[in-house]
Amino acid sequence: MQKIQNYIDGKLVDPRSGNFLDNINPAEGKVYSLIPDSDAGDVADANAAAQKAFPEWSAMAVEKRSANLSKIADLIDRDLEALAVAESVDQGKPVSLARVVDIPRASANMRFFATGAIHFASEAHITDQEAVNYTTRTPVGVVGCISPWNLPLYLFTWKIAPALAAGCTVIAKPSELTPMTAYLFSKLCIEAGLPPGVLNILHGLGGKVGQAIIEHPGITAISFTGGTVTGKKIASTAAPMFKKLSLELGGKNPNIIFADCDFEKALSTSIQSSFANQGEICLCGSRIFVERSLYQKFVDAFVERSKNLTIGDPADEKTKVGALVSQAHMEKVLSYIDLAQKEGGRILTGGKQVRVSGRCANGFFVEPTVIVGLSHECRTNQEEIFGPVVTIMPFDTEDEVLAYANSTTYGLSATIWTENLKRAHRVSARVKSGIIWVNCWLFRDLRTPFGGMKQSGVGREGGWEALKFFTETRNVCIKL
Ligand code: TXE
Repeated sequence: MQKIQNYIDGKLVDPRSGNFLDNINPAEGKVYSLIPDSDAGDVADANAAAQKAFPEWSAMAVEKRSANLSKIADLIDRDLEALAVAESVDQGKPVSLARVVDIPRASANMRFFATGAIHFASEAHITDQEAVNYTTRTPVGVVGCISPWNLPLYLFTWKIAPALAAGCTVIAKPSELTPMTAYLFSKLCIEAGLPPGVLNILHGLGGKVGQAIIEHPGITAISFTGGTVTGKKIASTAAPMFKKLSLELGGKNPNIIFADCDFEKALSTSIQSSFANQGEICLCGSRIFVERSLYQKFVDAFVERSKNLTIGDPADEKTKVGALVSQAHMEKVLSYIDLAQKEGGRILTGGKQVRVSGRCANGFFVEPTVIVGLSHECRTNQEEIFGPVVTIMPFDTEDEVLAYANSTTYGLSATIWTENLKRAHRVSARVKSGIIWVNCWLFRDLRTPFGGMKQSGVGREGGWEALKFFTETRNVCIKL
């Protein structure tokens, strides 16, 4: 059985304890590889390597740092197919999705920040002709990057690329549920000649090796993406140590559809924003609000399209909905479907685990599920489900739908469908979300600030925001 290893000081190594955990293929429901059960001892080794590498990496000419990262991007492109297959096997997502979204985006992340760092500049201010102020931004030091299981290599590189480009050295931990592509990535770093210790990748449990990364006094900044409950735990450990923190947490995003929308575009994009990646994307629009005059037409068409999505073997090119990441997560999603019915919801399609035939007979598949008849206030409409489950609700006025949209503790993203430009501006300004899409969804420009309000997170990623996060700002004032 394949054994994944940690990547410390430029080498692939077993965890100090010698202990390994099972890694499960979620489409088959069986163990297919082993991952290191790392602990604080491994964090100490990674920290020693990262501290040793920091002076040279942070002082390296930015063009040279950039070339290192671009080389890794090229190797990701070269291995696109193998990485897409590995991601699909490890996570359960359709390979056809990993091939066009996850892996191309991973190399785009590396290249974007490799070139971005070259253009990163800082400000100068002349003060009343009497003084000149100039601001410098220097890498903060050794940083910790902790990423989740829904978009494994995509979100892993979204964090480490700006950290490395800014001149930090990194200790990164992918999710224990989806370690494989980060392991393959560490091999690419070795092949690319990344200097030892610049990036260290530790595998294992969040509460053990993840927590040890957060607690380590040598690690000065933490960038985390994951659930809001875990985010709170991380903040409660890191804040009293005055570590810099970037938290990208959960969402319960509204998808607001006005009667004057382009119906076909709103419909087909809403199918994607509901069920892409089995609904396991923090940006999925899990609460759909439709203006009453369009409501029934939209519901009927949406249910029809949902029924036609092919669920099954992620390796099959025709599959649109693959397996959920784990049995525990599948059970969580099914428990919310149960709750929705107890809260008075009616299931128009889906609602059950799917038994796929053949090699995927024991996989964690759930039907795309559409629920109506719920109030915006019930738990089903307030808590993050993170699966292929959406609710649809009617509304009459803008004020009413804004009250519904803003009623949760989350504020990550929102989608608005209207052909009325004034309305688009008006509603965008009043939705309490950090990311708003009008007449589109997940249309990304990596230069834009990415992150949420309220309990969806703290800080922003993307573009200059990310490079600023991984640097410390210093202002120098010189009297003329
Ligand atoms: O993720 P966790 P879980 C949401 C989604 C999901 C819920 C819980 O609703 O059902 O979160 O998912 C590491 N110190 N999202 O529990 O725990 C962990 O090892 C340091 C939304 O599977 O948040 C993994 O690497 N690290 C989300 C990472 O945190 C710790 C994507 C994320 O795991 C740790 C995923 C600790 N104490 C789930 N505990 C999004 N925003 O996209 C865990 N980890």
